[in-house]
Amino acid sequence: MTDIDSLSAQALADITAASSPDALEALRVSLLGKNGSITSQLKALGALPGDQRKAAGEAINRVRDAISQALASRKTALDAAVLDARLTAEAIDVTLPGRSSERGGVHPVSRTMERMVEIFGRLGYDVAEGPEIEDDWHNFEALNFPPHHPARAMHDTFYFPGGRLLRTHTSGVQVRYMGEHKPPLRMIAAGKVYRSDSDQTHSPMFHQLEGLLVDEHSTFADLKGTITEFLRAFFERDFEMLFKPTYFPFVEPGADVVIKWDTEDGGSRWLEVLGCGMVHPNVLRAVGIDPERYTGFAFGMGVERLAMLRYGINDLRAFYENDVRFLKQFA
Ligand code: 2U9
Repeated sequence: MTDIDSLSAQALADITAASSPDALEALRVSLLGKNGSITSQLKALGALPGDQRKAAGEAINRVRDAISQALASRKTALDAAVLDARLTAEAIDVTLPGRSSERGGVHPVSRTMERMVEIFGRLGYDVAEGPEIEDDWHNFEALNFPPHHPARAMHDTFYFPGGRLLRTHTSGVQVRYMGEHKPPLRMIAAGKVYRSDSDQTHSPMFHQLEGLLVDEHSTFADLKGTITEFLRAFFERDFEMLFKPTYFPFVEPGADVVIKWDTEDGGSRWLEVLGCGMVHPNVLRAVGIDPERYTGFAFGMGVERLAMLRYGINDLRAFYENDVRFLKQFA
């Protein structure tokens, strides 16, 4: 038998020196495993003469118990060290500022449109929609623009091959609505319209909101009252207003509405805000409504234009550039 005391001293020194749980486990296997050095000592007992066996057995068992205990306490220490290292490496500073998420907002043009729709909703107007690709009849002919009429030139229309076109106003929606609903009726249509025109105040695509009311005995006075109520509600203030005669093929008489707007220098100027008029008898006839029995009024406005006035924006193009510094102000 190898000297059991020197084996024991070496084993305990190795255990103390083991620097990781893996190294310690390898050591345990080499000492106490199936072919470990302590295990071999126990196996070798059988070969000893009977009178030496008892004392040698007791000595080996004592050493084995001491090694087991040393292994267990070293394991506890090494496991704690591993945990400590991990806790240090994975430490989270809970006092750091959090990562904030960016909040989106509704686009100013959409907000303005929603606001307009809400105001007309309170006045009892139904909301209708229609296609952005229109045919000539709904966009022009039914609205009293005969073929080759010079008023068609006012619209700078985008045409598709085959005669279809991008709607130049939402009026085709009203034309369809009157085909589907009998008077009395009141409705608005809002959405994108297209005209081949582009500068600081014109965009080839912009948004329009148009309204229509048809009833027996509706008059220009009703139109004035409706427009006045709408503009006061929209701008949340009162102002002087003028209805200036103008020409649109689909109304007669037609008017441009101008309001007196206070300027920053303490003065004021007249601003055009929308167009309106009494629906032309030819338009009612085109959709099968008897103009002898029914009259109607209609109005139309540019959403971007009213949004610019309400928010004090002076370049239309700001709406389409998707600059978050601009858009953020409306979130
Ligand atoms: C039907 C009958 C009548 C809608 C109207 C206007 C006057 C008008 C412009 C304002 C600025 C268009 O966006 S803009 O460039 N619109 O001035 N629109 S009356 O009249 C209608 C519509 C449909 C069936």
